[in-house]
Amino acid sequence: MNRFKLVVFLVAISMILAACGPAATEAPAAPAATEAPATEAPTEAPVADEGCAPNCEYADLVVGFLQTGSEGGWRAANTASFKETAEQLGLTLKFYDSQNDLAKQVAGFQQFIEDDEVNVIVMSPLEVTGWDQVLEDAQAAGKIVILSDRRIDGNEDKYVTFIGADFVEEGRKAGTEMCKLLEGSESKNVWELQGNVGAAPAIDRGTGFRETAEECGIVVTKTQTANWSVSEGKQVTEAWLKETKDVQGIFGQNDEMAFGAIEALKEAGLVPAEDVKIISVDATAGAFQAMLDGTLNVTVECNPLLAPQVYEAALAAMNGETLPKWIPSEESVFFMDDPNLQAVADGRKY
Ligand code: GYE
Repeated sequence: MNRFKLVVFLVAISMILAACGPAATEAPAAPAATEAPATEAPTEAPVADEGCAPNCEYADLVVGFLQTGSEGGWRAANTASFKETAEQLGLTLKFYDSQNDLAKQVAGFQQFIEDDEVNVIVMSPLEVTGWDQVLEDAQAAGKIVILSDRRIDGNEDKYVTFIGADFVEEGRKAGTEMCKLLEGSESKNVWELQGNVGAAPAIDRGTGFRETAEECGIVVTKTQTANWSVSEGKQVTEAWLKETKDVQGIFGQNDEMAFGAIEALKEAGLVPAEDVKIISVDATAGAFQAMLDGTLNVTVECNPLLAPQVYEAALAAMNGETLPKWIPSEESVFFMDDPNLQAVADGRKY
């Protein structure tokens, strides 16, 4: 082999070794965002190896993940699932915190489209609309797109699959349980604390709740967004209680908003879970503690530990496999009156 060919060979070998790459890392903050810098110093992620199909492995995966933000216990467990599972599988994760700001999430999406290292973009969309252009750009750039946690309107041809819960069914379960709790009650006035406007879980849980609750004569007399938070859940409930105390049930579309309502009820001299029945969604550790404290009647589970399914789908898509448009997560319902509640709570991961 002459001298020139030897140099080319050595350079090629060094590039191949560099491309095999390290385990999961975090993306540097997007220039447009004002987010906190990545906690781990980003190390050089491998250049996406497009030629690995149909034998790609997790080490070939460079996932750009657009998280909504850090709005509560469910989200913290979801983020942990993505970071821990990336480490376990040895794939490269570029994590972007959208800080619950749609414009930032769209900017982060564009950043991942332009990042040649990223071969799969995963998104937990803050709202169901606003994605047409970036999804078109991603398709043109040959990026695989997967939806995690929340669905979007339309664009089914622009993403390979959606992995997440059936929020309408979660709402139906909550309505069914509220009917049981209010059985025999003369009045069945229920207040609803909704998630952020435009979010799939906020829209769909409301739809499902009304489907079953109205079958037993429940009337949703007040509904308003409290943006998934304890503080806003408390503020909204306080304001409603100043208008009237004629309420028999409160449906919090997540645990945090229900916790805020519980605080407001106590301060107004009402006994939560007795004077006013309380149902929430997520089944986080806080909800189990509230049920053990006797202040929350029911929580409907929404599984945040989605990363294993998402990464499995991403690898399958990289290897050219066709996936179902929706891979729903399995979920249950938990009750304050369950005699084994402490044991169930002790066995939970989040
Ligand atoms: O219910 C809520 C979080 O998208 C299912 O978002 C998730 C929801 C969850 O803020 O706690």
